Amino acid sequence: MKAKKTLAGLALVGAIALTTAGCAGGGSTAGGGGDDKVITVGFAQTGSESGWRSANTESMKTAFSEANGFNLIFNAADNKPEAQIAAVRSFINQGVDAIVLAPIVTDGWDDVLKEAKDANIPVILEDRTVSASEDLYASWVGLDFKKEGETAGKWVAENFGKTPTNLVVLEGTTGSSAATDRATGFNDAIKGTDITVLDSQTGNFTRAEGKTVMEGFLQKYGSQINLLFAHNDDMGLGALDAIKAAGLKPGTDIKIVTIDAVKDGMTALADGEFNYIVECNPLLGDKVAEVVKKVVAGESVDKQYIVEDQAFDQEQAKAALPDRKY
Ligand code: GZL
Repeated sequence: MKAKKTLAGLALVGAIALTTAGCAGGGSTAGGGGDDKVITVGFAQTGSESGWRSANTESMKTAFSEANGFNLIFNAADNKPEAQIAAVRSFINQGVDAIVLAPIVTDGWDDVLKEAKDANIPVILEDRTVSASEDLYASWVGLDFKKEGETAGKWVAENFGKTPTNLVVLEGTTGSSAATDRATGFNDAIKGTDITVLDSQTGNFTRAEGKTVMEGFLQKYGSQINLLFAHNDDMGLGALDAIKAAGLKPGTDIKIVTIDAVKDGMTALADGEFNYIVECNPLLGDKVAEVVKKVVAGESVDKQYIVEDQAFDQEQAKAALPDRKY
């Protein structure tokens, strides 16, 4: 934990190397200076809204273990942006060596990230990103959400774009970079096709809200709906219940395309209830821990690390399921 740091960070083009003189005396034995010191990390997680989030949290807790040289202080903000900002502020007040943040939403981070910078505490983003200036965080370990949306949209355009097709969309959390960028990529990919978007609403990445919103779509549009694009598996899984309750066959009467590729989603795909899934890899812990160690040790890191994704149809899901890690 920090008692006091004596050197400001030095910003280098394309990367940030925080040069530290280690921690001034006082405080606990923990500190971010040398290799043998325990690194105290405050991790501000979004919450536990989906199967993806559970896998991501497990990956992070495994990577930031005591055996790996960390003292992890974990906070899950129940998908409430104001609670997550308060958690980051609390980490600053505790004088942690580094903060890892999985930001629920993109905006509203400038002030608290400035406070972290003024306290010489590096912030590393994981998963989603923020609109705040890049000099307010050391690095982002994430995914290419726009490409995920584009991959889903291309599959839809290729398979359904040449005949009149009515689509409904279950959007992720409003204002999150995952939802915003997936929508952008998907919409770009279906431009110029014969696909009509009947409706698009947020289900907040959760099964429960995905089911509720899909029930509303079915009441309003009924069998006009040919296709569902859900920004994550969990909302698609919630929609399955609504579709079956309406007497329709998911994967046949209503085709379903989702993003994540968690085990329950891949099982629905292999069983023919989903039609296509674009993966979004939640296993970011090892990379984030590697970046945190470098930043705390004053080594240069890249501004961003993007983890590659793949995509699956029903046959590919059957083949991949036995080996899936999450
Ligand atoms: C994507 C992540 C999203 C997942 C959802 O990286 O932020 O949040 O797609 C999760 O399942 O809730």
